Amino acid sequence: MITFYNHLHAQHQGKVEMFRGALVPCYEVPARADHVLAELQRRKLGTVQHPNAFDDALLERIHSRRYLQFLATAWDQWVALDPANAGTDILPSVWPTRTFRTDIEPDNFSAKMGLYSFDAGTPFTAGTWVAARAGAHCALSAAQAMLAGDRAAFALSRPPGHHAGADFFGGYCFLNNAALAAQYLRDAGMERVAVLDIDYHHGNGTQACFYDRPDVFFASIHGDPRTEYPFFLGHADETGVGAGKGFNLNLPLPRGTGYPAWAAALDTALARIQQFGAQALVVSMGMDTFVGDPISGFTLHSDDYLRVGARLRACGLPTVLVFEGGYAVQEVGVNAVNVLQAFADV
Ligand code: SP5
Ligand code: ZN
Repeated sequence: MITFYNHLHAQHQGKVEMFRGALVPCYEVPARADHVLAELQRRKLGTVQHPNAFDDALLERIHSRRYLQFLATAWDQWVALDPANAGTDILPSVWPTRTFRTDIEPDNFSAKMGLYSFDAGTPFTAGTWVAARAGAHCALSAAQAMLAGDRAAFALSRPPGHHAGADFFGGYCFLNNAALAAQYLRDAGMERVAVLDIDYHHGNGTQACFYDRPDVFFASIHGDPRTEYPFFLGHADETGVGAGKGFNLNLPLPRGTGYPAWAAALDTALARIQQFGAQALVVSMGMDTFVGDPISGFTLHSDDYLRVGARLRACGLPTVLVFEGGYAVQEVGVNAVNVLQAFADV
């Protein structure tokens, strides 16, 4: 299996995130991707390439122009406020919740940060835009390789993407890599594309991108949002709207769920994807379902990921796999490559 590795990922290196009134060290660290790369190389699982170049206009297929322009200039705006800011990551602290307006972009920088985000756990750093943009190019490169005939391709990138929407960041995500890949496949002429999100956290950004569309089916297996991040989306009754009605499937599971119940949900999701008639599959491959994950609550074990890879393979679709979450840093390489190896082997 070919891997497109974001060689610029370490440019995004947040220091702290807000949690219960304190700034705590970031969970989403560069070592995560380093471990996956090292394990891929140790097992000699296909070639590893840098991403291809793409026109930035492709990002506008999913994201709004004013959001992209903000991301591209946010760091410069931050440092322009005070040169001393160069040593500090940016975190939002004020948001337009219900009854506020979001149609006017404020001039104030903190207000802009809040307009374009939904949590204070996602630091924006000097290299965030460069890293996120190259990451999007990894996902697009993987889609391109799949279109050119590869059965599967892997985008190994961070920051992750599935919490990012058309015009907001959060949950460690800035550009929605999986959504960009799915849209790229649509634009290349595939009529029905499915996105399967197996990250522990609901893929609220991806769901929002496609919620009113019948051409991209979104299925997600995740911790029940009543108790689990991102809390405000991901319930089972969210089935799509308008022309998209029936093309969104959420399978929330309680904290503590282990492999048997999780795999049953996976079978349900894959059956629906087949029923939909998907011509290609994009997997948001979060590895934070692992029992040892420090911020999540499912109990999958390393061997289970071999079974996950085999099941994904068995549905027979050309597949783009996109790395998302997974914060058990020491184990994330083995776990991710177990999925990939089983997919490649069977
Ligand atoms: C892509 C992805 O997996 N994003 C997840 C973002 C989760 N952010 C909230 C993390 C809350 C951390 N809670 C710490 C609990 C320590 N016991
Ligand atoms: Zn996650």
